Amino acid sequence: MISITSDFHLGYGYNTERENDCFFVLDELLKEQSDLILFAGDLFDSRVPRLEVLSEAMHFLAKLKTKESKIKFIECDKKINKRAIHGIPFISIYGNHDRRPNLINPVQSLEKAGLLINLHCQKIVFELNGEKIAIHGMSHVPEKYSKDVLNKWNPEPVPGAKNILLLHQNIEPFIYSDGDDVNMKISDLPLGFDLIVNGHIHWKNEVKLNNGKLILPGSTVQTQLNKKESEIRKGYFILNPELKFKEIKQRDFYYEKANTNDEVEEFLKKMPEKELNPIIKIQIKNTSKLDLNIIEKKYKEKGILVFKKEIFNTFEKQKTEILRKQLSAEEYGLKLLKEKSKFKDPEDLLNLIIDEDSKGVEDLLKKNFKEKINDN
Ligand SMILES: [Mn+2]
Repeated sequence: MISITSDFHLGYGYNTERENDCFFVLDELLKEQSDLILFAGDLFDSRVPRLEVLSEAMHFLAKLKTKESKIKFIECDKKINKRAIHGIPFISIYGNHDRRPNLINPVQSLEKAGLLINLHCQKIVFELNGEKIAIHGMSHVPEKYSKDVLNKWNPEPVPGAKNILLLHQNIEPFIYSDGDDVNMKISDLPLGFDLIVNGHIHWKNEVKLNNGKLILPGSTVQTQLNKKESEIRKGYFILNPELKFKEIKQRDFYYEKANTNDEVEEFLKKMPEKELNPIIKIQIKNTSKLDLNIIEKKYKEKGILVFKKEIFNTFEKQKTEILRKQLSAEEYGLKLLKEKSKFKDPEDLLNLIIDEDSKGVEDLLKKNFKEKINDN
């Protein structure tokens, strides 16, 4: 049996009431009788996860090594650490949240330790119950390159095998959030795969293709807190040999519109008591006279209250501008650095800032400052 999952976002909600939510899926997967686990990217919520989070991931992956599996390794395009195929192999690609261009990312470091195998324009072939299973994977690339990288790689299905392709991109009509960059359409997907598994999109979906199926397992923890996430339950797929979606332990998530105290109270009073506090998101109008502090205090027993005001402040305006230009936050940061700092290597500076390497930032600033003085 093969478990197919994605977007754990380990570390999401660290230091909040929800900090353990992202780990629920790990417990469930350890109880499952999987022979193989396929993972479609975004193992971590941040590219440099905290050690508290990294150690949970390592604990989970190490546990998989102690389990029984009927899977047999046949071959891989690249040299692999044999430790990674002990027990239940965990085959992954990295996602946009894990990716660190030109630097080792957390998924790659786990691969170095032999805890998983990460594919990037590569395939690995196994045998399970007398059937060949070929897993092809392309880790996340910036959306503007997605189609070119996929076409250049040109993955070819292995004859006579069950072929599964792992991706982590926007694929029209599946786009992570409105205004995101997108360069690939369903019709651009290569042919001949039994299953194409795409991570990145946080709500579960399935689409029939000509001969196979496109599946989106979705994230295993609510991170976007939009209407869609409130309507679709979290879980993962199992292939045994037919495809089934299995729900995991999760908080209930309600999304409502309300504008008066009465409306909010009416809604919250109906809320059933749950062992796990539900997430309750209430969208209110800009003009609403609701006192959010009072409501939060009065109803804090009901769940985790999140309010969304339909308001346009400077931050929202900037955000809309970024989306309109289809820049990622990083690309926008880089653009600002280029425009405002006249810095020689803004990319290096941005990477150091993202990695919270203050010594590196200091050294680079000093170096640039010196060069500027010498130029004058
Ligand atoms: Mn994700």
